[in-house]
Amino acid sequence: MTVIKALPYDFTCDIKNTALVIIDMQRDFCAPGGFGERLGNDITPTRRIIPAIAALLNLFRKHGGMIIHTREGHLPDLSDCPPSKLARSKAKGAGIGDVGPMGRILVRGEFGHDIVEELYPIEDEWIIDKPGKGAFYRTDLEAILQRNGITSLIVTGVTTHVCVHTTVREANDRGYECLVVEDATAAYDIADHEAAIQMIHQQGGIFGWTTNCDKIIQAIQ
Ligand code: TIU
Repeated sequence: MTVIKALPYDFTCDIKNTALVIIDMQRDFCAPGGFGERLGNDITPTRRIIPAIAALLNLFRKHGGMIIHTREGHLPDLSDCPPSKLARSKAKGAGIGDVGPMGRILVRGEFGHDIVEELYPIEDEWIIDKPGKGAFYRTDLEAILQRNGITSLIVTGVTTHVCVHTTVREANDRGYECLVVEDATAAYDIADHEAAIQMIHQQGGIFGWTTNCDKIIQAIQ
């Protein structure tokens, strides 16, 4: 068993039953001209975590742990995008489906929808395309985890208070033990990130545990 120093107390897992989950590290959230920036955000925080996620990715690749990448996005005809989500996405300017410098925003198959080069999936890694904020909603994620005997998730990616949080809440309700990596997750606004991290580990770990990258590397190596 691997014991990782964490809040509110040590996180214990067996790497064989643990998946590294990398949420939505797509150009649309992490590159200039993408959805995140179009919403009026500074993308510096979402780019800054790329090296920390890359370190965890390499660790899992080396030790043979399961790796899951997710991407938020929609079919080209936007039939899987609720009208309300579509309307709100456009409230700040360019929205879902509109043409931007990296193709149509948050549309599957477009350059901006895909994962940043530094973290690009390789063979045998899972890619979950999801229409919502949570990675369980309208995806095969739960079936994939069950089939592979996964009981614990180490969660990274963006944004901490939106897609990371929704996924962790969905996972927690399904009985998965979630460890959220503070320096491998980010929100555009640091206050949102800090609040979201505290919400995970408060009340005795109401949604799970939090830690940082170095503690995971120390425990697994
Ligand atoms: N806008 C924002 O903070 N996030 C999203 O729209 N999606 C994800 O968090 N991936």
